[in-house]
Amino acid sequence: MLEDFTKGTQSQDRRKFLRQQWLSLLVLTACFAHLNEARGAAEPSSRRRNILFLMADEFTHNCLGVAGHPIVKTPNLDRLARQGVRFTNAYAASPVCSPSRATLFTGRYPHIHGVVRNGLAFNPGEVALPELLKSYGYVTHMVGKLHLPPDEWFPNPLITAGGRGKEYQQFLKEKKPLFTGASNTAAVPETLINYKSPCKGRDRAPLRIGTSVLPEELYEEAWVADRAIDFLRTQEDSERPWFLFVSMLKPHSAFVIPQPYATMYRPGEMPLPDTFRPDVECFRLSKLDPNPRAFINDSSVLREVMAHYYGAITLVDRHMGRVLEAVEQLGMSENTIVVFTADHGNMLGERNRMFKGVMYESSVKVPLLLKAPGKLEGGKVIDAVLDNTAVMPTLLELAGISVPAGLQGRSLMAVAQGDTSEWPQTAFSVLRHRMARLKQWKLIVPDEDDAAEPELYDLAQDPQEQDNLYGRPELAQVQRQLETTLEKWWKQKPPQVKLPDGPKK
Ligand SMILES: [Ca+2]
Repeated sequence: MLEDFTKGTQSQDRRKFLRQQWLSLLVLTACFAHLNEARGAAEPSSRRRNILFLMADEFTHNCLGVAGHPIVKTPNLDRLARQGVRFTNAYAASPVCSPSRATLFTGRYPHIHGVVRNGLAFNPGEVALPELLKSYGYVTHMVGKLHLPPDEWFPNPLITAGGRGKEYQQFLKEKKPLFTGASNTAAVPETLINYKSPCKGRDRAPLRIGTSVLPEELYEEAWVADRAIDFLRTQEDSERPWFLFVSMLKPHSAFVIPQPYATMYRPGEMPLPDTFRPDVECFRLSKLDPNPRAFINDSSVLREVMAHYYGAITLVDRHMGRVLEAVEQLGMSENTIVVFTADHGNMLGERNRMFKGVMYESSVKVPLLLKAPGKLEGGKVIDAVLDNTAVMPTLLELAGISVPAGLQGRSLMAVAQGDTSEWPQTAFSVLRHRMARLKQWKLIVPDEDDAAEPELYDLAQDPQEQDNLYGRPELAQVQRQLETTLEKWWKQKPPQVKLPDGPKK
């Protein structure tokens, strides 16, 4: 055609033709640019963000290097905190495993979802986070400790806890055919300490502290991270978003951990808690909390426990770090929301008490880190008072999924971005006792069957909860306000949560 033109037309026609060609080219270029733009913009909405849920068990809220802990080293979680947002006043809706986990997965409190103690099932009709995400096209997977029936939320869950779980057992059998002990408690004999509480009561297993007979690469936390990384690799080219729940048992007891973690921290250098008294023979056992195993008054055993507990935290940090690194190496970081939390903490000798189950800070407060590129980032530290009913709605909002009616928690997005004007500054927890936190105040109300007195603390003045202010005339108004807040919360009757009709994109 160009040839025809040069031969048979005048120069004016030629210029006109060239101009037309040029314009066509411009239009075409603009069209292509627009198409590319549209494609780029469509990608994030057509493929929702992945969710990596990292969970530790019995991980005390302040045991992070980035939180200023004087001893424990957590370089990987510190990095996550610096990349995302760290919450310093997050509470578990119950200070034991199953009820707290059930709240993380429903956004509802234990007396509503029904898992009020370990080992109980949900009330009929409760909707859990993995189910909801599945209806929005997510591939869901879990590795580690669930402690929350039913397992069928995840298609092929790899459940472990304290060495249980058939896949992990099979792995151990193949790698270490002569090993016959329990992977969570088998210690090198000369390192083993068995501590039996001097308190009388039900005879419970002693505390076990020592160096594991297993090397790190065969220990449960390493296996959990390995299987999580296997799953991530299967998702590299997937069109669908994924939800991966990586749930490690440590730093939960037993305190038998592999090297180098078992001797990483020196027992002699562990500072005993201010509220620990070696001269106390036994604490007053509450009628509904007769757990003599939780009592400790031996300073040297407590120092051993602390050194091994911190070692277990660094072990968890190391293997969670490996999972985070895999997400990065697979190029998924920019499209992945990460949350790290725990189901509750550990008293670790405060008030001569181990473990959890009480409403004091080290038991009921949890670490909470959230990272979502472009939304929650930059290492912000947020001190708003909240509980873990807030985790599920926050993840849903970050994933672009509308939060269904019936969730009792609210999304943390506004608070994490610095707007606390609408935030109520409350947290609630329930086990045998009920707890309400409102701003700096904490009220603990015992169960009706318990003879214990209510407790009221001003955490701004008394962070170790030593001075019970309940009944002080000058604080009558504050006390009334907390009691009303607690009562109102306890009477909430949220509607049943419904799954969306039909699959959503
Ligand atoms: Ca737990």
